[in-house]
Amino acid sequence: MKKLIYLVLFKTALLAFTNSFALADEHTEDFKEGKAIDPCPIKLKTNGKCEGEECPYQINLPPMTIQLPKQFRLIEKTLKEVQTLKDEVNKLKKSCQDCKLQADDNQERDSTEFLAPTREIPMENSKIQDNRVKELQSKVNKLSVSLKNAKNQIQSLQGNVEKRSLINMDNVQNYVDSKVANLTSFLKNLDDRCSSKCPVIQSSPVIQLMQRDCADHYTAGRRRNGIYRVIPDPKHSSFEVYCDMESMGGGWTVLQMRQDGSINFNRTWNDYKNGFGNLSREFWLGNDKIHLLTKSRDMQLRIELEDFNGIREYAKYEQFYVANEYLKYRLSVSGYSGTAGDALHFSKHYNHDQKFFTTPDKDNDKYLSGNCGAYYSSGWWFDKCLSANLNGKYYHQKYKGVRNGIFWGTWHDVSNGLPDGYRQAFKQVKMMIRPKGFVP
Ligand SMILES: [Ca+2]
Repeated sequence: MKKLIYLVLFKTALLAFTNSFALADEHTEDFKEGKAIDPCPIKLKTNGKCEGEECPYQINLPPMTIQLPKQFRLIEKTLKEVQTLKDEVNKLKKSCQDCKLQADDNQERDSTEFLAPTREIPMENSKIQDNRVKELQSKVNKLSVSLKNAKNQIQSLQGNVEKRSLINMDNVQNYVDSKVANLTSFLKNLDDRCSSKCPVIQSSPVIQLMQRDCADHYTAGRRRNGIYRVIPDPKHSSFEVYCDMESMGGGWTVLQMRQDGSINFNRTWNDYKNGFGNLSREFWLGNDKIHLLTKSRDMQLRIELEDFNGIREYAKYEQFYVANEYLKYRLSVSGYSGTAGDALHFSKHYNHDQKFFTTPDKDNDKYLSGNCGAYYSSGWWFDKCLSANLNGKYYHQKYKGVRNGIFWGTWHDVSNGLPDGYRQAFKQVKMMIRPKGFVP
């Protein structure tokens, strides 16, 4: 179509062009011959100065009318048609775009319908659905209102409960206080009456329901040596101990016992912490237990020693306390009396008081170049290193070499040494504690 239009246009233009040239040719010929139509409408004259052969000229042409061929009417028509066609095309284009948009729209709607099939529900159904939705909405609204109410009620109840519990606690406290006051006055009355009329009852000591140590068991009437269960601190579990109920009035909780060398005392920190051995023969009660026992009451310590010559001595300390593991079971011991000598406070340089516990695997001693526990094969409150060590190796007789046996630095002839460089050995050692001021 387009090609055809252009072709027609081109042909018409070409025709017009050739005609106009033909006309011009005719005029030029007339001019050349000089005879043509008179007067000559075309005038040629010089204009301005000449420079050699070159002169400026001016030509005057008469007004010109060009006859266009009939075909030009066709061009006009064709152009109009083209314009009409153009408009048509534009319209079609636009409608096409609309179509496309519509199609897209439909596609979109289709996909939504896929997601929400309820759209295709017939009118009646959709009405029912609407009603149900409304119903549900109103229900939800009601529920949220009652939830809010419930929340408020809970809050006010909480407030009441708090007030009441406070009131109740006050009541309970008052009740307990008044009961305690009554009991106190009752006891006081009894005491007053007893002090004059019943001296036997007055002298009978209070019996503990929970035995903290062997002294409590003794007080409860148990007078035989043996293993008893104690609970020095209610916050910790109970454990068994060996009670000496006969020596020096009894009530002794035994911490350590050596008598036959059946138990190896070259042990780790953990072993010394938890205790080891056999309670009825040789053992270390355990640093945690010793701590609890010495923490629950002020304790005195009694150490009994016997060598293979049958010599028996003792050392007694009025204060004895072992700190907890965090403080490395630091020893506090003082107030010596006895016959064995105060080997725990031997000198300024050998003093076991306020020393930490050391084991072969944990060096807390004062000896910078090594571990006293490893060197002397035991756990003990080493200084740098020792003037006493009751956990040393059990030798069945005097021995030579490193002094790693049971040792008490103030024992007979120890400082002088035995003949031929022998070292003292001990047959029996015992460490035991009892509350300060305990009356058998
Ligand atoms: Ca050391």
